[in-house]
Parts: sequence; structure tokens; C-alpha cells
Amino acid sequence: MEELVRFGVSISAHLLGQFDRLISGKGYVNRSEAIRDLIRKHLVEHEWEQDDKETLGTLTLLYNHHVRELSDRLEHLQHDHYHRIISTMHVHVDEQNCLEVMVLKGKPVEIRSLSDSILRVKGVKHGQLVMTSKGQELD
Ligand code: NI
Repeated sequence: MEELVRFGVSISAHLLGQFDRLISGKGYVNRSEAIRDLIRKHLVEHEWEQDDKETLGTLTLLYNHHVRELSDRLEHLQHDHYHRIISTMHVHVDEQNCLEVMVLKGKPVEIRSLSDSILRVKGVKHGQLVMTSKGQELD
């Protein structure tokens, strides 16, 4: 296991008070874990600003499968990009609505572009890309 390092931080009492209230509301029991999570969040954001490294994202999609040709179009898109879509979960929400969650792999620009082309298909009611990471540099 990686060696833990302690470091001191100078911060105004007011700012620290704000931070403590924020993290206690989120259920953190100590500042260290909250600070580690903040650092990881920024590292992931930074990763998505680079365009050279392969990363992971999930795309959530809600659509009405009764819309003409929509299911076909979505299926074609997924087959065209099968090498970037690791897995898809499909839930039949009710008689009309379908929810899909796709795990996407690739460089940030590739995942964004695929995600955008899926989200702009006519009939898609709602969707969102969650940008995450393969995690190797977040320990
Ligand atoms: Ni369905």
C-alpha cells in the first residue's frame, strides 16, 4: 500500500468552517477523506481535458421506443461504435419508455462525440454523460 503523507494547510477560519459544514452535510467523518475525494474529482476533470489517454464514461439515455425508427437508429449507432461501447443495460420502464445505460471507453474526444451523436437522435427525451476514469492514477 502507498505510504500516507501528512501535510499542513493554511486556510482562513471562515473558509474552513464552510468546508466543514459542507462535508458534514455529505456525511464525511473527517476532512482527509473529503480532501482526497476533491483531489480525485479534479484529477478526473483534468483527465477529460487531455485528449491522449483512454478513459471511461457512462451515458444514460431515456427515450420513447414508439417514436418511428428511433430504436433502429440507436441500435445502428451502437453497432457502428461497438468497439467503444463495453456494455449496455436496457430497462423497459413502461409501455413507452426505455432507459439505457451504456459504458463507453475511449479518448475523451471520442466518448464525447459518440455521446453527443446518441443524445441528439430525435426522440431521445433525456440523457447525460458521466465522465469518470479508469482509476489507475486516483489512489
Ligand atoms: Ni425497452
